[in-house]
Amino acid sequence: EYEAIPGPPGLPIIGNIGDIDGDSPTLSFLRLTDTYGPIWKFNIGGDRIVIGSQALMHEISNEERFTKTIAASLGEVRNGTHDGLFTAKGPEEKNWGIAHRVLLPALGPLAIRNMFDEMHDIASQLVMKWARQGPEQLIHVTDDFTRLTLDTIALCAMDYRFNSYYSQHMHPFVEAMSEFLKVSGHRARRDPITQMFYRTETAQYWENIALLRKTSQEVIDKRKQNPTEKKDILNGMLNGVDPKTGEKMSEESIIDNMITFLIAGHETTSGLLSFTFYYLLKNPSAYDRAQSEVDNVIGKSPITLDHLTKLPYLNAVLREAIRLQPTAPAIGLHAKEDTTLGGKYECKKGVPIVALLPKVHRDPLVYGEDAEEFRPERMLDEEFERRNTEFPDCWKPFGSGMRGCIGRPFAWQEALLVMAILLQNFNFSMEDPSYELKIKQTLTIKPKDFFMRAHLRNHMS
Ligand code: MNH
Repeated sequence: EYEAIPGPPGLPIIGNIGDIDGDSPTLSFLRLTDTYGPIWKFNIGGDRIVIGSQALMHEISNEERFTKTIAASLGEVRNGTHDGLFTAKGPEEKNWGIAHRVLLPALGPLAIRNMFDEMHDIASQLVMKWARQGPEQLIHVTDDFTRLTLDTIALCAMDYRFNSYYSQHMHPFVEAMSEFLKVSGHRARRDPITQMFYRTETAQYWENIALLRKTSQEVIDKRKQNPTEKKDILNGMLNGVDPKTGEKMSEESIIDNMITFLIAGHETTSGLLSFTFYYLLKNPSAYDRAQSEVDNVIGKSPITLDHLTKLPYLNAVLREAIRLQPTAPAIGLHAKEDTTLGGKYECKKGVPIVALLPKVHRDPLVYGEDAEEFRPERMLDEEFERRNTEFPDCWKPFGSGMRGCIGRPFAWQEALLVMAILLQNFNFSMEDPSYELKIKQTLTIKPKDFFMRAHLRNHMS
């Protein structure tokens, strides 16, 4: 009675390994979706279903029927962050609930406003760096935005300064984190027998995890010895009491979540800023409108929190950039019970479903003929809200429901502030105007080999 879900044929034993590029699975998924349509399946050590339309996204966003799945890379990242928010299985793990309820206010809109000065501090350092370098210096856009987002989350989350801007080599903690993430990705794609041959890598992997945990422990110890009134995320975790259980977060859970914030909180925002500048430079009229908004609303004065609430066009630009390039490009879910998908396909309990956000976000039934184009106007509040009501779950860059992104207000404030302060101070140009967007994938996606130049605007004098 069920219709068969289409998909690449594959081979016995190895299944579809040959169809998926291990280094950038998302790009392979996108190509295969072009071939097989908005729902298809493949097999690598078990069946997996891929979906890429608003209707199917809406269906699997129903939390009564579907829930987050910890598979592949996320399963490996769990080696370092255990039942921290991002890698927890769900409410059945008690620490998830405690951390979720303690951290919702600690990362909520109100708390984030208190972090404005620290965000501004790091953003100003980037302005200084680019101003000093001058327009002759090629800016490796994603590298400098990654320095910015890492330094910002570390300062706001645990009052720690990586001082990344002026060093070629990243801080040992950062080095350990990126190695840990990279190897987590590799491990996810190996079978257990093959994995046994990677002795040295495995030893290094666990050493990196140990270093991440030790550094986090030191930060906690230091704070406990020198308590402050600061309303930062660390104090939120140390002092917060879960209203439901009356419990505080355990020290282990604080460490898990501290590492989680640094992992979940930097690459995604860095990618968002990078794609935003790519699209602005490719679309001069959008660029001009964004810069005019900054000039009209903020002018030459220092940026304040209040300004950030008055930048509708910049908001729309960010929404549109992350629509086309959702920097966390895939979300993994599974059905809680055997069920049906799209009214006619069988979906077994527990089978991983990959929701492919770049496809969901370009669904022509929702976004029309120009779905592939960068057009921020469609993301201005009124149209944005009307569309989200008519087509629920058509824009889900932060996931949704109880496992949705807890760092969304943080990321948005940071991205808005940085975009505003940069447009206020510089005119940008693309190093190579014929640059065609290429994507680099790790856990997240970013533009590859994208360079620009920053020319200081002289209106400041
Ligand atoms: Mn974030 C979950 C995208 C910034 C911390 N984040 C998610 C999910 C998406 C996501 C999608 C859901 C993942 C899944 O279902 O497997 N996050 C983003 C994007 C940005 C982002 C696109 C920036 C742009 N995230 C941040 C920042 C932080 C953060 C900044 C921390 C300050 N995110 C998290 C945490 C979770 C999460 C923690 C897991 C929440 C949970 O499951 O309880």
